Amino acid sequence: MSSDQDPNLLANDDLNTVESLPMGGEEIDHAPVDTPAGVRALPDLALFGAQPAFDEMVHVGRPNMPNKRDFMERMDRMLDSGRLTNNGPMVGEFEDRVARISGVRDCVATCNGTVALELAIRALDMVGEVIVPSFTFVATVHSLWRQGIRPVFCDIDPVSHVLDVESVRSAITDRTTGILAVSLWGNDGRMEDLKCLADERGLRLLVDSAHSFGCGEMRPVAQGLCDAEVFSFHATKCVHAIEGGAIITDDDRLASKLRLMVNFGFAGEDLVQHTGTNGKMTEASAAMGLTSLEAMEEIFAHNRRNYFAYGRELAKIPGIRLMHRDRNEVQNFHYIVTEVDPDVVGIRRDDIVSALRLENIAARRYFHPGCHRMKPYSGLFPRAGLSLPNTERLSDRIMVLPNGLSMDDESIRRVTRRIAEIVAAPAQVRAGLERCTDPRHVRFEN
Ligand code: T4K
Repeated sequence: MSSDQDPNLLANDDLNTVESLPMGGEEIDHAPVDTPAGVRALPDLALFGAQPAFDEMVHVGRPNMPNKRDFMERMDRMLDSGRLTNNGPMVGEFEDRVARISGVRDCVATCNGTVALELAIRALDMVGEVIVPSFTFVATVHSLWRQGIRPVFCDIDPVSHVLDVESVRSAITDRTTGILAVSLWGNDGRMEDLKCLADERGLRLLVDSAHSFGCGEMRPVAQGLCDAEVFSFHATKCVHAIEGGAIITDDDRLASKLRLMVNFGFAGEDLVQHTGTNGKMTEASAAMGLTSLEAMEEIFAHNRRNYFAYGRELAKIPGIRLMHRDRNEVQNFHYIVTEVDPDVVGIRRDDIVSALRLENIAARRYFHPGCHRMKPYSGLFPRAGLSLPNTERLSDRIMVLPNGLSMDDESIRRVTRRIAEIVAAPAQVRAGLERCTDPRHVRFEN
């Protein structure tokens, strides 16, 4: 069945033709490995005693290290100036650059993405019920619940993995005050339709763009398609500030309010105007953020090359599909998102992830099992899953692979070769995992 017929299969067919330079790697034979005597040989995997693919664990979120000299120069300047935090000059410079890159007027930097979400939700006066995908990092949903707002989980589109507009439409009640969309993996989806729906029903529209810094020609805020967006600059993100976040908006009044709220609500010495918090970014984080921004183009280009390298190798493995990216797409290519079809590969995603861990490859089950199946939401909304078929299906199938500056063609070949070994001998791998006593073996319990 082609990806045209089944939207649940992610189309990567064109990766065979796009930039399809031969990699010089060996072809993978998917037939079970038989010795001349007819005795099946064990796959070449650490599970069966082979040398692990890597000496040290490779990660999805290994931080992209900045130019050390430039970072240290900034740290020197910070120490010499005596200004460590509270809206210092480097934070101001960081905000200006993020706003310019995103094509918007205002950016308010924060200590992390989660606090940025909490601030934006409060500043937009969201209360009661807010519509949100379950298929996201749990911080998205916590940021509502921690403020006494009921998250109403909606399903996602099976191809882009972002909110399904029809699912949102059917979930709106007279208690709904907003939509918290998530630009997952840098995908914005049908933002125009979501914006129309929000306007029609008088709802606020906030986008959790934690994954999406640098994605798209213009961010949704710049296109007038939402009230605000939130970025994460956590160490595991492609551009990072060790810990950091930001809210971008073209609404000057909202930006002014956020500027007060990020600093306890102070409008002047001893004058408080809003319920605020301490959400400020430090100068040390901004020093890292600025240095990381200077490497942004190099990081994106590297990730892009890696994405196509993964595409060429994964195209040889039936049943493992790489999320499609158009070659002209403006993307940070940070997350290498694959979908495992257990009916084709004969083994569950979780077993593949377990076997890879023994190879020192930390593939991730992002975002398993979906927030609606996590505490406290699973107890509060036990029937939520009934309306989330795509979420539940994808959360059992998605496997995210390591990327970033620490990965290259050769390491990608090592990762994909081990995946190919696993799916070439599913029964042996399953049996091997059952018997495995290696202390590094991860048995997933959910
Ligand atoms: N909304 C969405 C959609 C998000 O994805 C996130 C965060 C947020 C909101 C909230 O933004 P922040 O408040 O975090 O700014 C990681 C990150 O902690 C989190 O920022 C990110 N999303 C999420 C997708 O991934 P974990 O728990 O999966 O990461 P962790 O600690 O296992 O790190 C991954 C691996 O990277 C580690 O096992 C080892 C390696 N690593 C990590 C760090 C931090 C290093 O080698 N060095 C390091 O310093 O959550």
